[in-house]
Amino acid sequence: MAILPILVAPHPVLKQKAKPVEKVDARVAQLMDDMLETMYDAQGIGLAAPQIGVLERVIVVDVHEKGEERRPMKLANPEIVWASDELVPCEEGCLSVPDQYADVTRPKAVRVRYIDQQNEIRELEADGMLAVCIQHEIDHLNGVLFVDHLSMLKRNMLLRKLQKQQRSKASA
Ligand code: GNR
Ligand code: NI
Repeated sequence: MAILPILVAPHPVLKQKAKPVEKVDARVAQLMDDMLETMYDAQGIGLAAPQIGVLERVIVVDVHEKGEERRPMKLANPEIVWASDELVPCEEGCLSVPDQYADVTRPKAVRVRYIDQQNEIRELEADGMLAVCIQHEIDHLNGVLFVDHLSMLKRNMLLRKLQKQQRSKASA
């Protein structure tokens, strides 16, 4: 198990498209476990492999409530096979865009096909925070950050705030 550094925007790897996993073998299973450990350490509810510099289609998610047991989910090659017509806004944040938040509107519910840690093809249906998080993570696999869903004005404002914050952090 290992806690890995998380890349922060505007890192170029975060803009690249990740490659499908051929098979969930021991190496990919280990990657999933390292990603979960990194996610819990950073107090996130999801993490996509590109955020730790690995351009493979692997995501982990855990949206358990505070005080409840962990509910880790590990998905390789996740694909949205159905999305509801109904859209809902939700305030999003991102470990790669630290301390910045904005409303993003996405389908309320999705059905996702993926490969699990035992290399089995599975499907799940999600709504609420799980649906938001899975869509946010799949975006990362396509080089898309939540700020890319905002108007250019809002995106630039937020990315400038991030840069300013990163600069003051680096000189502290
Ligand atoms: O920890 C996270 N919280 C979050 C809140 C609202 C919508 C999406 C997320 S995902 C984010 C972790 C992260 O950056 N995953 O890529
Ligand atoms: Ni993110």
